[in-house]
Amino acid sequence: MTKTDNSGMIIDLNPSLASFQKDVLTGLSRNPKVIAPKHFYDERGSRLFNTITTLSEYYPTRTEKRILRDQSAAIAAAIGTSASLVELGCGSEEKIELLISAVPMVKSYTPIDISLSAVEDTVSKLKIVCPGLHIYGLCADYTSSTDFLQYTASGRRVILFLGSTIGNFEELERHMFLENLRAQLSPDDGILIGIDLVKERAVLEAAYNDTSGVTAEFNLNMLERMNRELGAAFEVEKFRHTAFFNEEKSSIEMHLESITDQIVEVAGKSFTFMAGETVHTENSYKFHVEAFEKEALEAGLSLKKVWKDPQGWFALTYLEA
Ligand code: AVJ
Repeated sequence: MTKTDNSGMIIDLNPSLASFQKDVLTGLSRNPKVIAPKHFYDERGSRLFNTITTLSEYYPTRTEKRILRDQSAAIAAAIGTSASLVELGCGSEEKIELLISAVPMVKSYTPIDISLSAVEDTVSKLKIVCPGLHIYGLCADYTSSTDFLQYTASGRRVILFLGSTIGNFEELERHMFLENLRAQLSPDDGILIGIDLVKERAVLEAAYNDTSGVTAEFNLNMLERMNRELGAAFEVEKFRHTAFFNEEKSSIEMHLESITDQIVEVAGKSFTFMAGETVHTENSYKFHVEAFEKEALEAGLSLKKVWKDPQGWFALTYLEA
């Protein structure tokens, strides 16, 4: 099962192939139809997401980077010395570089991602910018494997979960995820979590409906990925991207909306789509810090520090068991 690449720096738990097909067949059989956002990230999806992070409408990445840059001393002090950093989801190597240059004596860095290409990319880029650092990657689905931390370095660990990726989880999933993390941590370990904050609807909706159409391409890539990997027969031009803020759920919802009535074969099964019917592909929750603190506490984690940007659009939170 476990395979190590030539350089010996990446462990591949090969998470995505069978589970992708199973999730798709289950999700498309449901009403309303749904596919989990973790399946966006094949090689093309990871690349498109990287492009999204550079768009003027997509404020989260640059805002989080600004917090990391402006408050690096305080963040580094919270992380402390001699930590092994474990990152869930490969963020940008720029964020990690910012952190690592501020934190004294980082012992090692382990990016964990469902996409092997994203892990490979992060490892090879970071090897260049931080040549002295002990880096090894792990390709795994941290949402379904509960014991992924056993593959990471021993000693004091700080888990990084940046970019508000935690916003992809529903409330109950967040609870179970945080509880599971806490169960794997020692008292002096820490977790740095980035959360996107509730703000004006127009700002939120623009970030997921960019005028250059990259987010639409990212969403529609889910159909193309099913065509490539599952032999599905989606005609991509018969679907359109939608994204809107569901205020009651405090979540941006992304959907793929069928433009006409159609029947599509996926892995030998037929699925009917009515005109206007959607596949729900993503939730991106927007948080209030106080509510997040309460959620964390319910999972046995206490919020030690919060850093925000001057507009209060994004927060970095530091938690301990
Ligand atoms: C990587 C989950 C944080 O929710 O903003 C970006 C993914 N989706 N544009 C987000 C995403 C559409 C992103 N996360």
